Amino acid sequence: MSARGAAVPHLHYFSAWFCPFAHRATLALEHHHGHLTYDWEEALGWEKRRATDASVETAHENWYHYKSPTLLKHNPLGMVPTLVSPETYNAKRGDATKNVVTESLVCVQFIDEIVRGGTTPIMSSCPYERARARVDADWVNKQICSKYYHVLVRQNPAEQREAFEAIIEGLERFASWCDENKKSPFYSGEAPGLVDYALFPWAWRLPVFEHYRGADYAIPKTAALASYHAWLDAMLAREQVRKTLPDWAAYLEHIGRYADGSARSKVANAVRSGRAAHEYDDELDDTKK
Ligand SMILES: N[C@@H](CCC(=O)N[C@@H](CS)C(=O)NCC(=O)O)C(=O)O
Repeated sequence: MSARGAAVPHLHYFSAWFCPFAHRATLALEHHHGHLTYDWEEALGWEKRRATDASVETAHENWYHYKSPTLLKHNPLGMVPTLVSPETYNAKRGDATKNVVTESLVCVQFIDEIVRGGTTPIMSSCPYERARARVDADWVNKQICSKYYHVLVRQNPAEQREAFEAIIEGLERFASWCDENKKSPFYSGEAPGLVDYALFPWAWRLPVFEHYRGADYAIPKTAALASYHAWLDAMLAREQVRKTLPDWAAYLEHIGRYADGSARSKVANAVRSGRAAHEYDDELDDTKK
């Protein structure tokens, strides 16, 4: 209940503790902590299955996603994050896919829209700034987040290096945006917004490169990245952000399935077949078979 006694919005949240896309939605939910409530349902896991293709040789069988049947009922594509209205989630009959929100960047904006004041909004009140943030969040997603999977899933060292260098260039561009903001270390305004939350789950995960690809894959402390490192420190200084972080050792183990090419997910399948992570195809890259 809010200060005035009116019920705050409630959501059913299908998530996965390891998923950086879902992490974006969690950051938005925690940004508005106290002004909405949610039930987290862990909806993806990993199970070993006999290989259905011979394109990648690994020491063990390949890993496939186990998906909760309730997630599939509400989102037949079986992706997290998925947000469901309480009415739809609790209904005994009717259309289970009605009032269901998918796609991480859409989820962040949706969460911001349903909160009725009380905290700093994630999206600016200026339509021009909102438009710019959407374009820049999409750019971050394609030029930085997607390349993360190339460094891990592609097994050719030259391709890994090329993707890593593209990430560094992307981070430098992001740093220059933060430089332009005189109010805080964040992308815009005084608090994190869409672009910060688009990038943060991957920014926090980038040190896995050093573990799986070596010391040459550390994010350098160059002058061009000074504002990026200051941004990351400022994000991590926020309790609302820190409480969303997965256990590092467990995450390292999880992402090892990408680093040795044995993970089978839509994103991993797209990257193995030479496409970008954001170019995954819901049919072609599905792992049901
Ligand atoms: N474009 C989606 C991507 C989400 C995504 O790839 N989530 C992964 C988990 S990290 C998933 O649900 N995978 C299920 C699958 O690959 O079948 C978004 O931004 O929300």
